[in-house]
Amino acid sequence: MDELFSPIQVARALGVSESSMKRWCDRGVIETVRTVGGHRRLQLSSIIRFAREQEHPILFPELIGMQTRTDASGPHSEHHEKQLVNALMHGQETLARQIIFDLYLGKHSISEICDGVISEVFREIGQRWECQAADVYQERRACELIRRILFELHRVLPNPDSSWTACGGTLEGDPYTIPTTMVELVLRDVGLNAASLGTSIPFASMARAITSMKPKIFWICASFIVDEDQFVVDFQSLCDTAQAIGTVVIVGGRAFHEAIRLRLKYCYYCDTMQQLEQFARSVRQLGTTASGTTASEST
Ligand code: B12
Repeated sequence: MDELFSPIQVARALGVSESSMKRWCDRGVIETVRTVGGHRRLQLSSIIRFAREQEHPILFPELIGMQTRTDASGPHSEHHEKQLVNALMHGQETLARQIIFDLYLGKHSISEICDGVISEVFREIGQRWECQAADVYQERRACELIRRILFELHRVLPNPDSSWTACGGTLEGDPYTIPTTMVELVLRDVGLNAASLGTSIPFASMARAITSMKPKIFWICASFIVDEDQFVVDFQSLCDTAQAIGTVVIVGGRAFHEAIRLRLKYCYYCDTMQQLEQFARSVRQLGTTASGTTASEST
């Protein structure tokens, strides 16, 4: 993703004159780096950010190494989901990447893409697996592909605010990698310096991570809970550790159902990445407290 392009290459891809392009470079409208010899160069991530922010179409994406546009830049629809399911099922990584990037260029937020497209696509892949219309290797490969694409989206985001850290991961015994990768990306999009710790982390280790890293936000992705009674006890103890440090703990995921929420004394939870985005924005705005946010608080 970090390939460098000259202003003339980018000008051709965007369908503008070279002089306009150079002017935008010099005015800082598009982020530009200089070679040792002083020549202007543009990273693909800067070009994508510029096109999205300025709503400037990339007329000839193939000139900057992107695939020909799909029709995913308009409002997203079931059609895009079908296209993405097929691309992932058949291991067509370039096409899958292009669909996601086109949605992003079409001004869909990362959280919308996660909730409205990727989660739905995996629901479909899960159904196909269940009725044996998808092989195990196709499901596993789809997970690998989507994570690679989510990592690539990272690189088009501006540098995060290093004083706002966030970390988190999945519970011990929970192998689901996509949700924690998404949370990391959504929080990065809000400007937090978020880093996923990965999957299957024992509570004791989560507590040590909070104590040593002192993040503003710690997330727990709960797609699978091994023992719900033990979860309730351990979760409460983790929240006590976090509260003493001033860390907000946020939890979400398919296994975090209504009945278990009701058993927790105090916690913040979100059902979707869009709610998480709003929650993180308000945490940032308010400085430290998380009151008045869209995340639901169970007390
Ligand atoms: C991929 C997958 C796997 C892979 C995961 C690999 C990997 N690298 O991640 C593996 C192989 C591990 C797997 C294993 C199993 N799986 Co599975 N799996 C799936 C599948 C297809 C996709 C899951 C996924 O990642 N989705 C993408 C995520 C991002 O979407 P999401 O979970 O809906 O999350 C959204 C929200 O919940 C929320 N959210 C989630 N987490 C968080 C966290 C925070 C902090 C916040 C704010 C929000 C949030 O935001 C997300 C985006 O909107 C689902 C199908 C489905 N419906 O999702 C089945 C599915 C979950 N699996 C299922 C089953 C049965 C199993 C197995 C039991 C199979 C087996 N016999 O071994 C095991 C159990 C493993 C375990 N210990 O839980 C069933 C579960 C049925 C049920 N009633 O619970 C499903 C629904 C498939 C099906 N249709 O039958 N699975």
